[in-house]
Amino acid sequence: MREIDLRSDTVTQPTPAMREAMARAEVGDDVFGEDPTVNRLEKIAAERMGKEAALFVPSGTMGNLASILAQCGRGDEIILGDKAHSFLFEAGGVAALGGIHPHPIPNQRDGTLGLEAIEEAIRSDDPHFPTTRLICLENTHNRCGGAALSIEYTRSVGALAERHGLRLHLDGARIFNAAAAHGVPARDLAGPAHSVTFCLSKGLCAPAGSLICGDGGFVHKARRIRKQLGGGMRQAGVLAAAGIVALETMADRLAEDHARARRLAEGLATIPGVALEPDTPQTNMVYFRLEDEAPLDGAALSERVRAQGIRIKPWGERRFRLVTHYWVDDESIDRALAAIRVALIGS
Ligand code: TLP
Repeated sequence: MREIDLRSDTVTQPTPAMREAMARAEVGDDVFGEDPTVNRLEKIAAERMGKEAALFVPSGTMGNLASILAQCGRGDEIILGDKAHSFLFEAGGVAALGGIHPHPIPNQRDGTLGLEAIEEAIRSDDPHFPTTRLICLENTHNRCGGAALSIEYTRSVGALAERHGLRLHLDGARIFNAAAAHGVPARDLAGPAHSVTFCLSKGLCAPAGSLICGDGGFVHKARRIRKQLGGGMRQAGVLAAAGIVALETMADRLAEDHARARRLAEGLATIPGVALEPDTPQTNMVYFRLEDEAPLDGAALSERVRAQGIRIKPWGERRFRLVTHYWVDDESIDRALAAIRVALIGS
């Protein structure tokens, strides 16, 4: 029985075309700047984001960390959402390694930060305060239901940053999902940001790697920081080769995952005991809760469906996030729905 894994799009396996490209990749020492495949990937990534330059890093976490370290010093402050991945799930790296002070403000349900709330969070020039240096946005927003921030909103934050002389970083781990949701090129969503991170290893299916993109000076600094963090990889072209296939063949198919997430949500809505979160799904993530009357809690439900070859993971005691991706086809959705229905109501 083929296992269907809905825990995240990070679980995606490389496609046969990626494995083929990895086997054939021309490689060199990337710390010397001599890996032709990494250099090609960085060039393509910069073009896709409409930026001058790009840098290949092992993970999204390192991408965000190196981007922030390249733009902030010790005692500087960054404004970010209280549900931002870089605030919640990156092991406090900016504080631990950079002496940078995170200033979380509420994420609204649609993943945005209120413009007034951002303005209010910006520090005045007073020796008591840390120095505000950078604003972080996340698109799509993972904890806010996979919400896709619009170009207009991102531009308004860009303009606000400009007015206050601040930098704007975009955690665009899933920026191609946001682009598919809005039907716009990813570069337009990245446009207002000084730095953007995007991941190859989520919906794009590559085995590892993220890119950080921005102007030449920023990327030059980030390259040194990547080395400090131990992220200089030598013959990384084997990974970059999969990344090139990912950008060329996977970025434009993500609307299929969004359509399957909608089908999954429609099916879940018919199962007693399941309460979909409002507006779900927005992209490839379906968020729901088990109602109090449901006979199982999150751990028990995931255990039951695991026996049917379906992997789901509770985020909290009764809350779930199910994520669609390339390896989840229509039949997988039917099988997942059937397994959840049987576990909860027995038929
Ligand atoms: N997100 C993972 C988990 O860490 C929660 C997931 O399963 O969704 N930014 C965003 C918005 C992310 O969702 C993630 C990973 C990252 C950054 C970090 O990427 P990696 O895992 O490559 O370090």
